[in-house]
Amino acid sequence: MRNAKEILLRLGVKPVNSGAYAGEWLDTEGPELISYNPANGEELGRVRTATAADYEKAVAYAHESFKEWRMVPAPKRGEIIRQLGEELRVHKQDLGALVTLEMGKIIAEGEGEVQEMIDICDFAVGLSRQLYGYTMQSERPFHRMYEQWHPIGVVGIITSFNFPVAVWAWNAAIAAVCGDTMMWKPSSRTPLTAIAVQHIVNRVCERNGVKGVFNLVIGSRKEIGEALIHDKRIPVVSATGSCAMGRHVGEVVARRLGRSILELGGNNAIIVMPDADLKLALRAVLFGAVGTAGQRCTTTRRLFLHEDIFDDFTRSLVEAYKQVRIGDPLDPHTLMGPLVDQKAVRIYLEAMDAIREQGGKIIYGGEKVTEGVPAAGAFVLPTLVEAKNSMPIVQEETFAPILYLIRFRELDDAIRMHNDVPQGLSSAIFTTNLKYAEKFLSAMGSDCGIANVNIGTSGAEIGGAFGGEKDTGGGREAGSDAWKGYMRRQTNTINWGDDMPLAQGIKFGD
Ligand code: UN1
Repeated sequence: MRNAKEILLRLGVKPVNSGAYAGEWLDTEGPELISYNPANGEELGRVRTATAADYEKAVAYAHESFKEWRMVPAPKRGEIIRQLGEELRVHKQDLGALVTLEMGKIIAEGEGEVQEMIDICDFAVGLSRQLYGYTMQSERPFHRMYEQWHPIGVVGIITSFNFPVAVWAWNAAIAAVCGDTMMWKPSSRTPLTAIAVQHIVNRVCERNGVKGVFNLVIGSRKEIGEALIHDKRIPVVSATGSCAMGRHVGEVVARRLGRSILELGGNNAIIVMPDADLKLALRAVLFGAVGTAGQRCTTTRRLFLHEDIFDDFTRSLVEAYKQVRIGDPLDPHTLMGPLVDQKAVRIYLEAMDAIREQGGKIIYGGEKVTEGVPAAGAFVLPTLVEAKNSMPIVQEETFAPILYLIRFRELDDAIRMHNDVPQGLSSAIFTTNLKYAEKFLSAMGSDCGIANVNIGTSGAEIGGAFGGEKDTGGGREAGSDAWKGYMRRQTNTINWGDDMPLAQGIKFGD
């Protein structure tokens, strides 16, 4: 059941795989990419990456396929996504386990990610019978005015290793019902997961005689990523990753006046007021800071503790951190798996040096885990640091389980520090005081795209629009009206009268 080879086999992933799909698996000849299990360093499989020529073939195909797909009625497109949701239900355990094998998140979270795919499919099916436009009141007699939403074209989807399947699904399910075709460039650290997803979606498409909607190109950022973001045939690029990556994508896409949907780094914080239900707060902080080994963009990275509870809460947190079981992410008792690779471990250790240099105090953790885990595994201790918000390292997003504890006295000060970072993704306050909660959610409160009360910063539902402000990039994906980012809006005015009145009452030549 949990044997890597069997899981891969069941998902159609071979020892060596083609890295590009566009109606068929292309005969790719790019450099071989090896996927390793971060929990033990073992090789999981290989992928022959796509070359520039493969990319060209795939994008031309996606572009051509759009002409047909855009004319399929949206509810019929929704039916494909309904079936995709069903297929994902069948493969939830295997695909979840593959996510775990390839990027190291614990199995509950691997399966949770597949559930997130299923949820967005369900959402998109309903959406396929909506995609509403407004009807407006015309100022002219015998005129009707309304707007409608049309498919926009080929959507480029660039995903990160940390949510290798859910974030694709947020984009793909919505783009598909919107009538777009797509080009997916997954992270080079999770190529097998992408191939498995492509096999699942292919089965649904084949059953329905649908071709060319979902295309895949696995390759380097330099070759494939650059080609994709520069490509005028791709009107929308949705990219998830670091702020540095997103700044580059945003610039390149803007230069050709394309549209980008950017979901970049976060530096998410929880404020805990003295009146809070502290048991709830503790659980939320633990999941937010330790979950996914601190590798969510919604991970809790800063914790503002009121001075009255600082010492007690910190003590409870240290106790809770000591109980965190670190190890094999496929073991259901494990709470924290490895980081994604040894490079991530290096970045974590460098952050520890920076913390010490900048005057931070490491209260718990700060080291690589070597005992009781495979030597080649990328395991680290979750870490608690007493810090100041202004420290350069605190201002940065380090993709690792490091939580900075910051003391405050007045809520206004906490909110000011909370907002005083470059990023603006997710945020939370724990309080039972209505006034504090409402202040935090108000225009003078959190400046993030997501702001919660008595809920942590991570683990958002798909029904809301997901994304954030400032260096987080401003994009919105998943629920609410995020679908509008994947369509073009057209305003239509129809004159059904016998005269030709002009707007603004202009008289012209009569
Ligand atoms: C991400 O880390 O890129 O809100 C996405 C959450 C998840 C999605 C995270 N539903 O934590």
